[in-house]
Amino acid sequence: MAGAPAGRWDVESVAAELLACEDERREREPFTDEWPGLDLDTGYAVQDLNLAKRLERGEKLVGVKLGLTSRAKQQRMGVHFPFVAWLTDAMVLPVGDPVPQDRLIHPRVEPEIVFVMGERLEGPGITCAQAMAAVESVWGGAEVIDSRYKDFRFTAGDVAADNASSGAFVTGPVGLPPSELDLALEAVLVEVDGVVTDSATGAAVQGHPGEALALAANDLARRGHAIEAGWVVLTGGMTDAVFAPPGSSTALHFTNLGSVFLAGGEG
Ligand code: OOG
Ligand code: MG
Repeated sequence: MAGAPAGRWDVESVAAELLACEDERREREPFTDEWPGLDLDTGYAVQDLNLAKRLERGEKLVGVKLGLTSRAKQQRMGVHFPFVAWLTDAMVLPVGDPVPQDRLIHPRVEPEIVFVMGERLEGPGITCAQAMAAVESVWGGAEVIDSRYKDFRFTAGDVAADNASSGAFVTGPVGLPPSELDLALEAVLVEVDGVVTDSATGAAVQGHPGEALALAANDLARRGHAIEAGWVVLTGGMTDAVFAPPGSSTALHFTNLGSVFLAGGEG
């Protein structure tokens, strides 16, 4: 693509371009190549504008996701702090469905600890213990991330604008009250085409996934939002993500939260 004339990009045009890339399954270079001023707060402004557009076109807000909460993810993506993005019902993948290749560009799968909220959680100043007290149930999950940027190359501003590479997510078969688990020690094995390629425990996520939930509540408070009762919270990839091309099969095996199977589907 020809370089854009300087000054072409602002919150509105970046938001429109990102939704168009998503709808057309088109990847692009990161905006910060041309607009270094796209910082994290500007990225959040883009994210919020596109949430409004998603809701306008009939999607429902169902929760939030955290990005880059584990060292494995931060190192791979080259962005060294966590951030928050929106989940709508259009991103819910029914259990047993394959990776929705027909609407994604270059899907990758990552294991996540997922919370369903029993109570509203409003920052600032939320601690891990307060956050966990608001959780109704804990699930294992698979997030199918899909960056609109070529080769997943981005800065913090780019990826916040891109709703943290949101694509789809599916939750596992077992939901437990948080009191029944030691989440720091809950492990996951990542199995790709029958071979275990990676593993981690919940401690990989900020020391405890409840810390990620607290972080989300405190970060959202800066943006004027709370985490609502009934919302789903994806606490962030515990390991690096794995590619999930057509024909692949990914399984995520959790200690107490069951296994999540994802077929790569057809191209
Ligand atoms: C950014 C999305 C990060 C996670 O769990 O860390 C994310 C990316 O890796 O493309 O969903
Ligand atoms: Mg994720």
